[in-house]
Amino acid sequence: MNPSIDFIGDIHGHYDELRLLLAKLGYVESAGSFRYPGGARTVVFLGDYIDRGNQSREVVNLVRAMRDSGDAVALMGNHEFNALCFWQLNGAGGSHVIHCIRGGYMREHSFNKVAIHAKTVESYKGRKQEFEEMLGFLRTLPFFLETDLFRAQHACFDHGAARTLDAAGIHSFSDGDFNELMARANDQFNEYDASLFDPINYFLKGPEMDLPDGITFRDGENVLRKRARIRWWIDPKNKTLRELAFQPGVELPACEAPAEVCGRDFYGEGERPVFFGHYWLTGMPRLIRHNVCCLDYSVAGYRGDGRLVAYRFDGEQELDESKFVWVEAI
Ligand SMILES: [Mn+2]
Repeated sequence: MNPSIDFIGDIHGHYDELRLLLAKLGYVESAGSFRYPGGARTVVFLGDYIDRGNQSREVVNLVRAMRDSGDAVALMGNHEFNALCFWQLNGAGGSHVIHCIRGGYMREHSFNKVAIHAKTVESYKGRKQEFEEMLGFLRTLPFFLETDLFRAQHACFDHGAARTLDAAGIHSFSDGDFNELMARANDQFNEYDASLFDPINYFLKGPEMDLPDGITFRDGENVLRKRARIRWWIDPKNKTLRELAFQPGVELPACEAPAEVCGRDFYGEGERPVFFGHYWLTGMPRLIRHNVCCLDYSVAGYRGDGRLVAYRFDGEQELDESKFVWVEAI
């Protein structure tokens, strides 16, 4: 793969900002798609194209057009996975039934989950056929991308998860029987052999830890949480809960981190650069570390002060803060 790559973080239905960002990066619009002159650069989209903003359909169509013409690679985000699960009947096509999931679908049609997904459905109003085709496109999105120069995924890169999926030959939901792969991806408690819940969830949502008894926090949507996301690029040994948790805007106590995560694998300082989105950062784009680059700056955040952010990569193994390119949320 050409090492001249522009990584783009979470878009969430913000089509106008996406077009502005592509133009700012030097991509030129033609026939419903964008291409860098001479095809000299490629985009890697880091997932979460849909939900929250008003133009999920337009974003998907542009991402898909660029993917189809070879001008982009589009990875899967947790929102794309959730959309597939929302419409997937548990046991569809004679696949294994996952008993820990209540309700007929792989995602409960609860008030909160319907509210999140409704934005996307609304953008396809009067276009049911196109909606079905969109779901077909989502099935083809890979969980991660790895070359000699970099790694990229929506949330977390985990070596064990990557090798498990490589060994199984499964890099998207189109690498086998779709119904069976969806069952395996949702088999959280290993009801059957060959669960893919952990590897797929590492890439799409990242690792989390249970908080010690009595410790909770409220997330950006005011939901009470008893688990926290983990900084998966630091050695968890001898770290406090505060140091290890990755919940921007939340300060957890500086007590001991739960024992079960203290020995977990982590993304080392000597590894190739890794690019991801998912974590709702705010403020000005900055590197987390010379080889760790999160590009989600909350373009769909409710405060309206987010950014859609790209990193302009040319193969360097030490990333450079001057290579962020962004547009403000409109
Ligand atoms: Mn996400």
